[in-house]
This record gives sequence, C-alpha cells and structure tokens, in this order.
Amino acid sequence: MTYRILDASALRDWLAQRHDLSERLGGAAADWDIREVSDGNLNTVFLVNGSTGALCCKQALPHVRVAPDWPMPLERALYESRYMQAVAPAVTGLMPELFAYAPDLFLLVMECLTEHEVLRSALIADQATPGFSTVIGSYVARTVQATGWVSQPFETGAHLLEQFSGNTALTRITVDLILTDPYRVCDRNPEPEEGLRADVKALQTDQILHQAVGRLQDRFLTARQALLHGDLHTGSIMLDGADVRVIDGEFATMGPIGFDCGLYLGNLALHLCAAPHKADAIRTEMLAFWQKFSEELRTGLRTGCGDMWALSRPDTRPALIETLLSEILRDTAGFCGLEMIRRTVGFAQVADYGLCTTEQKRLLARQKALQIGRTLIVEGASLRSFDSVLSLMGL
Ligand code: SR1
Ligand code: MG
Repeated sequence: MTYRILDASALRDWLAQRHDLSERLGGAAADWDIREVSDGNLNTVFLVNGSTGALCCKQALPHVRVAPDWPMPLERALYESRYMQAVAPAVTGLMPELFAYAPDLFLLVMECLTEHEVLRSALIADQATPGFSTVIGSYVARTVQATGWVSQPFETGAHLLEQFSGNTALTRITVDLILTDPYRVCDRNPEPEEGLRADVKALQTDQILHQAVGRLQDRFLTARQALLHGDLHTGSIMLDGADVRVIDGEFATMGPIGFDCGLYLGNLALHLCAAPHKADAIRTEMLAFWQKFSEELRTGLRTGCGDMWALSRPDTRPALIETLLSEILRDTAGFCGLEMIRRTVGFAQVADYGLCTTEQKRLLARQKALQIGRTLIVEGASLRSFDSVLSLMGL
C-alpha cells in the first residue's frame, strides 16, 4: 500500500483489515466512533472507540499541519516509533503503549489516553494534579540511564546514533526555531506586538547573548550524551490525576541531557510568567522535577555498567556523578532560557499567555520571559546549584 493522507473513513477501512487492531476495538467496524483531535503543529491524530477498546492513530503529513506550505518529510513517524521502542522498557507506564507502526502510511497506532488531558491545557485551566513534575524527573532520569553512554556499553550509544542521526528534518526545526530564529530577522518569526518590537530588536543585536547561544548550539549539536525526547514541553505531556504520560517523541535525537530538562522547565517558567500568582506551585513543581531527576540519576549511576567511568571505584564515582550533574545543570539553565525566548517571540508560541487578562499584562509577561530567558542563557554556564536557577527566575 502506498502513502496517502487518511481521513476517518480510510482509517476505518485500514483498521478493519488489521485483525490485531480491530480485535482491540471490538464490534463491527461500521460502529467504531472515529474523531479527529489533531492539536499539535505537525500531524493528524484520530481517536477510535470501539465496543471493547480504543486506539489513538497518529499520521505524519507531508507538510507542517499548521503551515501547509512548509513541506516536511514523513519519516518523523518512523523516528517516533523508534523512540517509543527504545525507551519503552525503561519508562513503562509513563508513555502510551505503541501497538503498531505502519511504515507505508507513516502511521502510529497507540494506546488511547481517553481520560487524560494535555498538561499545558490542564495548567491553563488550573486543573493539573500537583506532583506531575516528579514523574517527569523520573522519566528523564530513566531515559538517560537506558540510553546514555554514562550507563550503557558503548555499543548501545553507537546503535542509537545510527538509528536517530537521520532525524535531520526535525532536528533542523529545533536548530532553526529554538537555536537561531529568535536571534535574527526571519520570515518565520511572527510580527511582534508593538510594545515588544524593541525587545525583539535587542535579541537580534545582543552580541553577549549571541555568544552564549553559540555555546548552546555547540552543546546541542555535539554533546551526544543520551537519547533525547527532543520536544519535552507541557504540550508533550498528558495527565489524568497522578497518571502522567509523555507523548510525541518525534524529535528524538542523541543530544545533551540538559536539553530535555531545560525544555520542560522552560515551559513551566513560561506558565509562571503568564500566571505569576502561581509562583509557589510552579516553584514546588520545578524543585520536585530536579530533585527526582538528580536523585534517580545519582542512584542509578552509582553502579554503572557503561564503558565510561569503567575505571572508577565506589569511592571515586560520586565525584564523577556530581561533575556530570553540574554540567547537566548548566545546560539545563541555558536550554530553559532558549525555550522561554523562542516560545515568546518565535514561530511556535505558547497558549499560556492567553491567561493574561489585559494586553498590558501580556506584554509585561512576555518581557519578563525574555529577560529571564536571556539571563539563563548568559549566566547559565556559571551556575552551581538548582537554587540559583530558581532565583534567576525570581523564585
Ligand atoms: C514546525 S513545528 C514547531 C514546533 O512544534 C513542535 O511541537 C516543536 O516544538 C517545534 O519546535
Ligand atoms: Mg509535538
């Protein structure tokens, strides 16, 4: 079968021929309820409900869904399926189960998270059950241990590099949208509101900032420490009470561990800028993330079987772990700052700013995000504790 864009009816026919999948749904194909719920920037997503089960079907389009004149290779679905398979054993219960990948249709068929809500929407509605960041801290620590050179034999890293280094189309999006566009004149950047024009101009001419962004470009492109989710923002997380799942691993690539940490924290920080009255709750979530992430990594790395640190002893290993955590902290701060800036002035901005009740408050929220973002990027490389990250955010 050749690739074609599936609508609800074509998806029904395709699922009906897949006995492994139609058995999960149950009943007659004609009775399945199929609803399109596409929400992200890139793909179409359908939820299919049958008499005994439900499925989530995600198909890559040959273009960016929200910008049809922007062509985009279909292979991102392949990389998402590879990512899910690579990390699934380490994060059981923290991501949806992948039931099937159809390579001809660039279609993923997954567990349907019917009761779950996207974390960003839950935060905006003030309905997120606190504690979700502990789960995300654990998720990142576990993926690092399952895929990082620091804990795996080098053959694992070599295999992952081979499996993911072809994900260049989506890595190109990251390189452009996160690491470059906000700091140059570029057609993809939306026209800023009038009050923000001077701030945007400043981003394009700030040599100190550009130098620090250059360091992070270097880290992102050359520090292949572990397999990254690559787009770990609050729209890539769903939750139902305490049940928290990470979705959308199509940006997966080998990269610096602090990238996933920084994107996650950056999105919490953006929410903080838009909803400053929630400072205590956001601070608690950020701390919970870092504590869980660093503790789980410390524990996991105490006894490693990687080729890195193969000569360390029980008395020398803790210092190596702390040095690694310090490096991750510095990267985390920088990537957090980059995410705050790009989500404020770049192509893919965040809905959180809709919480601001007046234009003036929204402008101030955006300016605050730009100021915190810049500080994290410029000063990130000299930070020594997570507390100093929080204080740079005014927390
Ligand atoms: C063209 S894609 C824009 C953004 O959406 C994705 O979720 C990534 O964050 C990407 O940067
Ligand atoms: Mg996504």
